[in-house]
Amino acid sequence: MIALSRAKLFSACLSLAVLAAAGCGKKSGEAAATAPADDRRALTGTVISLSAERGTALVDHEEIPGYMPRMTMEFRVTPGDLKVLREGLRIRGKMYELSGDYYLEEIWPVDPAAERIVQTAGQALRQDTVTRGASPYREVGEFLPDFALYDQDGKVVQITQLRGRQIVLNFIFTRCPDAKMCPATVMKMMQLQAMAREAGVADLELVSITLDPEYDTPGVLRDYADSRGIDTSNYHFLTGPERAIKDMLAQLGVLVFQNGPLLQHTLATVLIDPRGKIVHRVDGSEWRAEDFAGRLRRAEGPKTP
Ligand SMILES: [Cu+2]
Repeated sequence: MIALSRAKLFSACLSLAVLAAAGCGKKSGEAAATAPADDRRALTGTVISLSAERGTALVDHEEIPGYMPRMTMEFRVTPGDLKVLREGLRIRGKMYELSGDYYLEEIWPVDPAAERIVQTAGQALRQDTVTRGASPYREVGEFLPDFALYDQDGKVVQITQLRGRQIVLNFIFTRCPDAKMCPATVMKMMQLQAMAREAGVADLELVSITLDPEYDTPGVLRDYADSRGIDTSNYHFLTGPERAIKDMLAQLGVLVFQNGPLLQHTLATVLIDPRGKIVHRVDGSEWRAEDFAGRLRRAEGPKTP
């Protein structure tokens, strides 16, 4: 198990060397120079069975050219991935071997029907972003563009499915090391969730889209939510194709830029009304849950006695 955490740490550091978070302002502080070369190998396969006790997935994987023939083998996976995976699911991921154990990470579901939805929505979003020209940014009063991404359970969420509900949306990433940025924002989203519940607002959906989709797979988002005790019944952590996320960032006026090894980003939180219109926006990390809670409309449906 020590080997596991060390391997995890190394692979995290390795990615941090490329993407260490800032803006989010600080360096990770990890000695990325000591990380080994990336010897992970891309793999595609089908989940045969899962073992929660062992923390493993048995996968029938295709040939890995020059490394391994097609075979069924057991991989260690994170608790989050264990929840995302299910028997019969096609997946792609990256495997590596350490001290005789095999590990699988960067796991994505490969479901043709789901991929078609995400791709089609991504193409429409791309077209829309291009059509909007040099400044695709949508102001308060405009509609949120349509998009489809994967949530923390690996399921597709189309924003059109949430029409008719009030949405509070922003962007975060799980490796953000600056407590005042993404971690604080997620905490405020949780506060907002609790406030809305207390106020009897039953149609609130919270959405945090990752701005680091390469690292933030559905399983990583699941682990992130679980480690914070987040109720994901109406809080969706979304990830998916980088292109689609970049288009969403552009349309919502959130900047992400690489500063040497650091990933820096701005922050914006928007409220979307049930028709899909952006009705409120606060830039920066200083937004308040109370402010958004106070703007939520209560359902005017028939009251139950
Ligand atoms: Cu951040």
